[in-house]
Parts: sequence; C-alpha cells; structure tokens
Amino acid sequence: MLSFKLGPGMGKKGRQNSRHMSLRLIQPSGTLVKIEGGPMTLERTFAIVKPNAIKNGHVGEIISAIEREGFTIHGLRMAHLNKELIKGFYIEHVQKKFYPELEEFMLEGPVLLMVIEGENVIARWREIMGVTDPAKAAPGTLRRKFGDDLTRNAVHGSDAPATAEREVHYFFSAFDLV
Ligand code: IDP
Ligand code: MG
Repeated sequence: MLSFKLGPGMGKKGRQNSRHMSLRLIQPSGTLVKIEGGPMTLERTFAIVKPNAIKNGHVGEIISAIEREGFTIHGLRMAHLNKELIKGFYIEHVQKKFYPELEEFMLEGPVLLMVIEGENVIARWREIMGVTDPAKAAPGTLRRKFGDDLTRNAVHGSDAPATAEREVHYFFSAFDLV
C-alpha cells in the first residue's frame, strides 16, 4: 500500500488549513489509498440504479442527486445482470427467504452501475437513498420517491468501506475507473 507523509513545515497548523489541498493517491487498481487533508474523508462507494428505476425513467434524477451533493462519478456502465452475477454480488443474502424475489427483480431489466466519490460518500449516499424499505424511508429520499416496495427499492449503495471496496471491484476493472 502506498503511503504519504507530511514534510517539514507542514505540521499541525498546516494540516488544519489543508482542507483545500487534500492529496489523493489512486493506486493503479483504481483504489483510493490515502488522503491528507484535515477532517476530510474522501471515499468511493458503489451504487446501482435498479431495474424499476431505469424502467420508470429516473436515471437523470438520480444522477442529479449525486451531482447536487458534490459527489463525482468515476465509473459508469449499463448492464443486464445474469443469475451468477447477482448471486455473487448478493452473496450475504443468498440463503435468505427473500433472495429468490430479489434475484427475479434484478433480472428484470438493465441496471446502471456506478462508482461515486466524495467526502464520507458511503454513509451520505445511504442517507440520500433512505432506509431499505421505501415505505419507511424519509420523505425526499430516493427510495421513498422511486421505490415500489421492500424488494423493488430503486437504488443500491455499499454499507461500509470494506463492502464498497469489494463491490467496486466486483463490477469494475482498474481500466474502467477514472
Ligand atoms: P440495503 O440495500 O438497504 O443495504 P440489504 O439488507 O443489504 O439492504 O438487502 C439487499 C436488498 O435486498 C435490498 O436493497 C432489497 O432490494 C432486498 N431486500 C432486503 N430485505 C428484504 C426483505 O425482507 N424482503 C424482500 N427484499 C428485501
Ligand atoms: Mg446491503
């Protein structure tokens, strides 16, 4: 793993003022490695616009929500997933009762796969999406606006840094990421 140290003359004071000069180190694999820049935590997360949101024409509004937050898009592709890809992606849910319904839904049509970058983007994207069940999601969230029910909840977002890392590289190669 690459690392970076502040040089002489860039002690505590410099660090406090370094919000405007954050350093981004991206490994050849596309992984975001280390940021120096005070309180900033620049992260990447993995997002999906699910088949119902594509079918209902909400791609533009969802991308607008991403841009409105100041997040940037570093990977973007359409895909019509198959059973194997869905099973591997939702590996933690395969044994659950709801899995067959989830698989059937994700097979219904194309999805939009995205890698999004921003400050604390992993938690913030989940806030913008709202909780899993659209009926319980806060007003104004994407799932509340565009979700149909617990399964057909319009969007996906990684739930933690390790999950984001796995999910980004599950669908994107280093060459696909900018
Ligand atoms: P998350 O997407 O909010 O992280 P997870 O628990 O990881 O929620 O579930 C993955 C996906 O599986 C959900 O987004 C939803 O599409 C579906 N799902 C989750 N729980 C249920 C359920 O109890 N019934 C039906 N579908 C579910
Ligand atoms: Mg999840």
